[in-house]
Amino acid sequence: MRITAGRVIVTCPGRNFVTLKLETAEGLTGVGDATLNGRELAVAAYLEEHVVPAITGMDARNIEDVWQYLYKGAYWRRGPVTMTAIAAVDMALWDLAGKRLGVPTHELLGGRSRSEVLVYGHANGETIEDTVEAARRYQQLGYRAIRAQCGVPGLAKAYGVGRGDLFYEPAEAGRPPEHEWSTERYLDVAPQLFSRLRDELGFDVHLLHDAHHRLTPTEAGWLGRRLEEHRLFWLEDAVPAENQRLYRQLRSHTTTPLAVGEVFNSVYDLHVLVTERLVDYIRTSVVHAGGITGVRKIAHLMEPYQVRLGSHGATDLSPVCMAAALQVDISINNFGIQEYMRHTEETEAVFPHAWWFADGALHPGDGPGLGVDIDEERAAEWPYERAYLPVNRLLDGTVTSW
Ligand code: KDG
Ligand code: MG
Repeated sequence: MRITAGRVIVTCPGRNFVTLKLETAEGLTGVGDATLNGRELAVAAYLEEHVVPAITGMDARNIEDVWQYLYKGAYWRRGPVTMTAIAAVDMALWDLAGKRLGVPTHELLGGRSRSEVLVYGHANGETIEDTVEAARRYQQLGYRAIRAQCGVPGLAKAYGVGRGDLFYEPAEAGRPPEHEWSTERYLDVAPQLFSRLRDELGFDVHLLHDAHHRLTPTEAGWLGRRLEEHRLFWLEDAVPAENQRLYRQLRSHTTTPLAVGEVFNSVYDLHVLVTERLVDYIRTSVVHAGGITGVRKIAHLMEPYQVRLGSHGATDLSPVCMAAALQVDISINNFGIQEYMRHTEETEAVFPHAWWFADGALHPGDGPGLGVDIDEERAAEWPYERAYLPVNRLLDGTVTSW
């Protein structure tokens, strides 16, 4: 099954998505997500200029070999652009493998380890009361796990609070928008939010929270301790994790479960966190960490340490990524939870898929391969539009993590 061609399709049905479509001599096609929010064309060019010409003619059945060829063969290793490009190829090859044999990809990954994939949705609001209301709406939609974020009094914008309940995740045209941040103000409001949520919703729902890399280990330890009585499913990205050892201090101060890793792209970004068991969940996504092959390497390292996968699934990851993530989630032993932010109707129309939602869980479907495709005619109706993630500043103007 030789790879005969590879095309990169960039479309913007409300936000930008990059998709790789590989073709084989037998006339089969496989798709992979290659979207890196705010830096989309860097991956598109990496694929078109460097990857597709190198893999054309290779045997599409040798997925591990192609992965190693692109990873080791580039000489320049890791990094989000490289690993997203490798991920796109890897997803497309796993899609082709399933289609060639007429089975869903998870049957080739060891089959099902569970009957459904537990997901969490995003409840957000300007105020605590708005967020409680949004969380109730998610419960009515069937969600059993809800991430809660709310505005911070005195700050014009807060992470996680955006347009609409279901489709939030910014990327804006023009120059990067600028947000402002105050940890002191945030630390006033975050414990109050979870106290209200537990009063209103009780303990029969999982609650999650994302601090989006903004705290120091000392601040995060303080917050984690205050949240212990509210028994969160996890506190995510409490501190930036380029320096994995920061988590040692945080871990020694709180028993609130910790999650990290949506910006990681390889096993080397997390091996200290995992082998010292400094976190409970790793959030690496299929699209940014080298595809199904890359994430399985990570999940298998984590398994003996009882660290579980809590896969990133924001709306800037396309339905192709979700289809691939579900194949991993359903098959590995150490699955924790899958993030699920709903895409817009326009996006759903461009990417028809077999996966479906019911009672707070996703199901990958039984279609061959990943069970997802791109409708190229519809995609062509939505041309690329440059867009950026926000840049964040402290109240005195200092650049800080967004
Ligand atoms: O592109 C950046 C988003 O994917 C990120 O901000 C989403 O933090 C995020 C989350 O937990 O979904
Ligand atoms: Mg996050």
